[in-house]
Amino acid sequence: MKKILIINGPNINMLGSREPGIYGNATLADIEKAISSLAKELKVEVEFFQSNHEGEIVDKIQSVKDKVFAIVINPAAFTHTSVAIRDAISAIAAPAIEVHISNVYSREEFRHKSYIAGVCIGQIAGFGVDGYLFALKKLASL
Ligand code: CA2
Repeated sequence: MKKILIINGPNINMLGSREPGIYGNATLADIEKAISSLAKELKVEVEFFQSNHEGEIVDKIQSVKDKVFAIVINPAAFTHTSVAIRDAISAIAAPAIEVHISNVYSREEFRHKSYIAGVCIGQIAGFGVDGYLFALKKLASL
């Protein structure tokens, strides 16, 4: 069975508690539940990983080299800063899709730059939890 790793970056574990106008009401647990339910339908295996630490995300990506079929990643704030996460994705063969809950392009200028998107097969922003589901569906179909 194809295994797809879902990575969420810093503060995504706090979703649902503040800024519902930007991120909606869903918590990380709600997002993972929706992903698990779709994964079952698509007959793919999913693994979840969330970290507030850049190096831990790099370590995780390195550790799944040749072990996962694909990656869905919401790098959160590291999207706009992390050459290290970009290089880690670059170094593995598995295709990745970058997901953002909010439309980063309608927000502050510093959120318009992604260090990650260029090493992904695509980017989805602005569609809330549905973005993760679309990314999973796309990767499962490859
Ligand atoms: O829209 C997204 O998914 C983001 O990746 C979310 C990040 C943000 O830094 C990116 O620019 C876009 C922030 C994640 C969570 O932030 C929270 C803020 C307040 C309360 C709870 C979570």
